Amino acid sequence: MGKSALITGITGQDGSYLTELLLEKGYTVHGLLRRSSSFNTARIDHLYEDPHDEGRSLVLHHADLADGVALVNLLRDLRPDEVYNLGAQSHVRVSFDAPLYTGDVTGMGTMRLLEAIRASGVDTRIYQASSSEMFGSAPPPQNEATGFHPRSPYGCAKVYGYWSTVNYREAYGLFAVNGVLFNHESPRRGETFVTRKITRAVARIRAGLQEHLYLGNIDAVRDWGYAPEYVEAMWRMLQHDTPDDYVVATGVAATVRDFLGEAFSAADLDWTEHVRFDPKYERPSEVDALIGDAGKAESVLGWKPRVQWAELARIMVGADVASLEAELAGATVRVDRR
Ligand code: NDP
Ligand code: GDR
Repeated sequence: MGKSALITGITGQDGSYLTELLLEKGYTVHGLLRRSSSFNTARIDHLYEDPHDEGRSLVLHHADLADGVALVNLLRDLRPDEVYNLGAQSHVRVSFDAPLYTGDVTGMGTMRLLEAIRASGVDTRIYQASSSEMFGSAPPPQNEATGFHPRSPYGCAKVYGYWSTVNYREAYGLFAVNGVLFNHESPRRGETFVTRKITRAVARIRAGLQEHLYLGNIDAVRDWGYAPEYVEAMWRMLQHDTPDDYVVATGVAATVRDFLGEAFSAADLDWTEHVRFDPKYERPSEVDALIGDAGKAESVLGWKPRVQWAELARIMVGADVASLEAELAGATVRVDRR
């Protein structure tokens, strides 16, 4: 029998890539789905299996990180070999508008899941999606020994989740690991994170559907990697002999301005003609520079990034251009039929 895993945040960017990876490896994957008034499964629809099919390998369960009892019930019933806690209110700017909600889901949600594992007595390994945002204003390069100085309610909530995970490892001997992942992007990245916001705008400007793109601080420095490679690192952490915490990053720095240049030039456009500043997108306190040192992940887990930010920008522009062209072609077909 293959292994089984429970993924919170299965409908997000990372959840969708991790599901693909685990299904390829023969896992049965259980996903936690939160109730929404509109469909929220677009990123995993291509993996969907009819609930009436016996022996299916992807199963979704309605629950929420805010509902501790639902988590205990799920853990007790499923008894998964591995749990990946990817669910979160993951938007840094939004966390300033919804600080308590972010603390509850992103911080306390982690504790609820850890406690659900303990309370249900399940023998499972757990991966916690920790973040480079925890480093905040600590100067780069950041690694496992760098102290945390978070700069947002989101960062604070992730610090709570990080230490809760370490504490359950130390207190109860749980196989619990933190992956401290730096920014990672893909064509499936949420549309309001800066890279995807840029690459979608490039496609729309190129098609003549939009003229301007409004952004906040374009001098921020980030270390952008490719999401499908990062979910492989998560899996490797849970296969290792001992539980530990790892930074996952490319080690290569770029500003939002650099990313803009690359993305617009991929479509033969000049970003300076289209980008406008809007203070609405600035944060009350900003994280100026995140550049990771993933030496430990490479030496212990054998994990190494391949795609760096410039290639990533081109992959994302290519995908957004192709999907917009398909959408426009579909719209034409629909109009023609009427
Ligand atoms: P996304 O924002 O794409 O996905 C977040 C997921 O969490 C979605 O499935 C969302 O569901 C789910 N979720 C939100 N609220 C709840 C809730 N109350 N209960 C249960 N599930 C909930 O994030 P990513 O895939 O980019 O990131 C995955 C994880 O990794 C997150 O925890 C994020 O904070 C962390 N992280 C991400 C990094 C990155 O660069 N991408 C870097 C470092 C850490 P729905 O689809 O319904 O909204
Ligand atoms: P980040 O990603 O905050 O690093 O968190 P985001 O893409 O939101 O911002 C990156 C940088 O770009 C600047 N910026 C803008 N950001 C957004 N979203 N929209 C804008 O218009 C804009 N203009 C400039 C930001 O100020 C920032 O400096 C992401 C999330 O995935 C977290 O969940 C994760 O933990 C961290 O990455 C690592």
